[in-house]
Amino acid sequence: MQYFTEQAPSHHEVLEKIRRKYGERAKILTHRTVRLGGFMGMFSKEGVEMTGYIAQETPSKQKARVQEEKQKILDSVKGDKTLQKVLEEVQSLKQQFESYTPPKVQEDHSVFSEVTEVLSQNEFSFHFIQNLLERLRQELSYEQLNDTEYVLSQVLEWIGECVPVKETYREGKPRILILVGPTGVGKTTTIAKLAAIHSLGSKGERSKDVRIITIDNYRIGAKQQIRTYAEILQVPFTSVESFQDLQNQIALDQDADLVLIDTIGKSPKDYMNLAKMREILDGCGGKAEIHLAVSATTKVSDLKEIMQQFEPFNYEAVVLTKLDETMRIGNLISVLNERGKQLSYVADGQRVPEDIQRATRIRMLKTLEGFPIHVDRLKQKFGEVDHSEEDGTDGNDAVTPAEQEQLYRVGKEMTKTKRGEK
Ligand SMILES: Nc1nc2c(ncn2[C@@H]2O[C@H](COP(=O)(O)OP(=O)(O)O)[C@@H](O)[C@H]2O)c(=O)[nH]1
Ligand SMILES: [Mg+2]
Repeated sequence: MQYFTEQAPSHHEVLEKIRRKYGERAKILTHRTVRLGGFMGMFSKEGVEMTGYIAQETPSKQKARVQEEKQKILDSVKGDKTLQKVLEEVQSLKQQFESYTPPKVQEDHSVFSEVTEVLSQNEFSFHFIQNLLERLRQELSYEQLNDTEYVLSQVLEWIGECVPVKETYREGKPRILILVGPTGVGKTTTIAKLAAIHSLGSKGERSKDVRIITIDNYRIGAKQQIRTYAEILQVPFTSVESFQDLQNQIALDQDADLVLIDTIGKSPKDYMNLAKMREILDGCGGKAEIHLAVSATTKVSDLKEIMQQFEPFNYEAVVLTKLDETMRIGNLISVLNERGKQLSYVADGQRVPEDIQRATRIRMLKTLEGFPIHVDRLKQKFGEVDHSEEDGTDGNDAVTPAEQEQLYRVGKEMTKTKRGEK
């Protein structure tokens, strides 16, 4: 309990002082007459001293006081529209909270956070993760949810269903494949790999009559790289600079099986040059397949921008390069899925021609982390062959060790040149 002692010249003044300092709860215990002020016992005046204590509030009084304060605040709020609105919102939140019923037991299952974590690690988009979780809720029983391994392999299959893979290609001869895309993603290397695989006729396929054309509308020395590859592979090579050139060349290549067209792009922001390149490419007529090459290491925001900027080319498929340089491809799958673009080829290394395969769902799923991968089950589910167990030259002795050595050397030279250009 708190006690006090107060003095003042008169009885009335001490009481006033106590009330002012301690409020209505101050209780007086004693009062006496005292001498106030003065100097060494002289000139002092008569006064009054009171002692007392501060009484504690009873709970009911305390409540009444709080109520009173609250009312005061409410009264002051009434005139204020903004505060009134805030108050209404708080009221409605309170009501919502009170009427909230806990979710069904299934939605509380700990496996949902485990799945979310694995998907987030692989950098799937928020939207993509939500769709998969919703599917888990809808399609799996409580007992099935208890088996984490089963849940993860199920989720993996559903991701596989979302990987858009190009399965059908146009018929007709020659097949014309144009590769567009930003600088440095690996277009030239990919063209060289495709030229090698098809001209050498690996995997039991007959060797094809392949031609390489490069669109060199920027007149930078880069065409030397593809020329060197073409020479080693003994594939006819031409460089064209205009719509007319290309149209003439395509007419000359009518008897080929496959015409591969490499393009030299500056940055994707270089609109003028992209527009010019599009004009030249029209020289192929409507028969060409246009594929956009993107690197698996591209940031998602950049990937969306690149896909958007190359949209005028009306590309029908995406070639994914540098898959060997990243393990986190969730976002890439999310973006391809959202945009409805199909994957045609996957490149996963610098070696020409080994490091390229037809895109498969299995190849993409095998890159994900944290999932149990049962290749046989996936093969059965998607009816696919796992090309990643093989490589471009599998069982192929058309490439002599000397040629192989030369191909590697060109690749290495290209890497050095690119580094030098930066
Ligand atoms: N790690 C890796 N490097 C690649 C791949 N494809 C190409 N490269 C390298 O990327 C660099 C640029 O390749 P290039 O074909 O010249 O790109 P372009 O500018 O698009 O024609 C070279 O050093 C290539 O060796 C790939 O799949 N994986
Ligand atoms: Mg190039």
